[in-house]
Amino acid sequence: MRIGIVCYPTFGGSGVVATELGLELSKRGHEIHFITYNQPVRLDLISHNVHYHEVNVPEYPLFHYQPYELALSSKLVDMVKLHKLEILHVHYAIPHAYAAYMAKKMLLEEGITIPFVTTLHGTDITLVGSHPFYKPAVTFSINNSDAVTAVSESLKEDTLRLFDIKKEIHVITNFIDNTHYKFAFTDCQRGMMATDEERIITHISNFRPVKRIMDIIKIFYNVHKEIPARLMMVGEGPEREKAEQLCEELGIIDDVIFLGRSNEIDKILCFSDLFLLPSETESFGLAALEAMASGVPVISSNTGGIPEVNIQGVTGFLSDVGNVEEMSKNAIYILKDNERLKQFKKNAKTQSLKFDIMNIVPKYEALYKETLKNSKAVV
Ligand code: GMT
Repeated sequence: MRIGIVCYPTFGGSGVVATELGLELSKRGHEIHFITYNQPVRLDLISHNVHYHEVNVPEYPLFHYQPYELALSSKLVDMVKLHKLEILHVHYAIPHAYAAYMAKKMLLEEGITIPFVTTLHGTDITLVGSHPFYKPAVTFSINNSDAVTAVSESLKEDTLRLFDIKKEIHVITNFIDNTHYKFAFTDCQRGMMATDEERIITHISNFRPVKRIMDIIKIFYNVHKEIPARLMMVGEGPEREKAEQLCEELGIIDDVIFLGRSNEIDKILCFSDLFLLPSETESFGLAALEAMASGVPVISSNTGGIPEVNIQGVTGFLSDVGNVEEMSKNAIYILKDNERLKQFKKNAKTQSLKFDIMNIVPKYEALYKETLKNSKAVV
């Protein structure tokens, strides 16, 4: 199939999922065209059947806001015609499904039929979509997609609860390419980050308020009082400065390392002993799954799709949002005992195998085929 993929090209999980999906589909013989405003961060391989087309938004002083959806829908029209794309897969309802719908209508005027699949990742539903201002656009985009998927059962339920949805929502969970996460990384270079006695705790995100970055610092502070430990903070975002300030106030700044954005996530996870994800909400928690694939247990909140990934008392522990005390106790419980830590690590790795890319990508392939068949039947 010739497939166009639209995503946010940034460090967020949705961009990672879209990129990994496209790359795997290309290995399976499909021709993949990424269409977005920047080259996706994990797209380091452009080959004969992986292409990247940049969406440029011309700056017109007349426009107070430059219209990205307009530029994207025009680009989609051009790319569908030029590369004879058969189906579009857009990640996020707004603005991507919105733009895909417009492209579809424009192409129809020229006698070209292009169905599009929309994958919901969370933020558009739980945070942005539920804002009344965007609700009509999100509802319309979902109901007018040819097929819709959500990355967890929880996100499907949220979508059905918050919007008037007339379309079936298929749950196709996020996935992980386990070959990227070898259990025994040969060149872990743990010694560069901590001494043998210290435990390494890690958090990876875009440091948005929804990630509850201050809870992470407080949990680490509690753990650090009992166990020699270091905290790796990976990512960039609006809460970073406040987090650094809190570390300073609590006197733990020397043991907290802010690594910024990194392309070496697998290396960092390789030497980690525990992952923290106390988010306010999380449609899936891909970062937790990535940690588990590296054999890292997870202390998380019990919201959204996280309980579908992190299993209570097996791969880590889950607590109510904001329950820093309980999260700290559970972290200490896992980290205090070598044998227990080993068992949690093993369980985390085993659980991650359920989400292996080889089990999930065929579900998307099947959905594309069915969607194409249905759209041909309609014409
Ligand atoms: O969590 C973020 O801030 C980034 C956001 C994104 O757009 O990548 O993540 C969302 O999609 C990921 C991939 O499906 C999920 O793993 C994250 O849980 C989800 N984030 C939220 O629901 C807050």
